[in-house]
Amino acid sequence: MNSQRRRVLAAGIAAAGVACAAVAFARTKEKVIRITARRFVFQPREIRLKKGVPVVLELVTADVVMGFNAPDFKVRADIIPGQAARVRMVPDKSGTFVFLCDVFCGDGHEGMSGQIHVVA
Ligand SMILES: [Cu+2]
Repeated sequence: MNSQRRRVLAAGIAAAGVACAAVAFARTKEKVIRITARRFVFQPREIRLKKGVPVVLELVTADVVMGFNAPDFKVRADIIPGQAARVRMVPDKSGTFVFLCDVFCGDGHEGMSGQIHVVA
């Protein structure tokens, strides 16, 4: 391998390294909020977000299959025991919005909800 080719190869490897670091940074930059569902509450019950700032919701269940639904932001996921469901959302409006469980999980399911407070 001649020295010029070696230099090009080294530059390529360096560039790939920078790209990987940028991706890792972009991933870790987004705040992850873990929400645990259990019959018949979400914990935390209230989350605070900033308008326009992406966030990842990590949803887990402590007992049965649940659903997470934030209709104002068109965000929903099934929450399966033993798995973490991840949904990304970017709140596009400020105010107080409801999220709820949309998978019947027993007597008490109807009252299973929480609030998302989005500030500008
Ligand atoms: Cu439910």
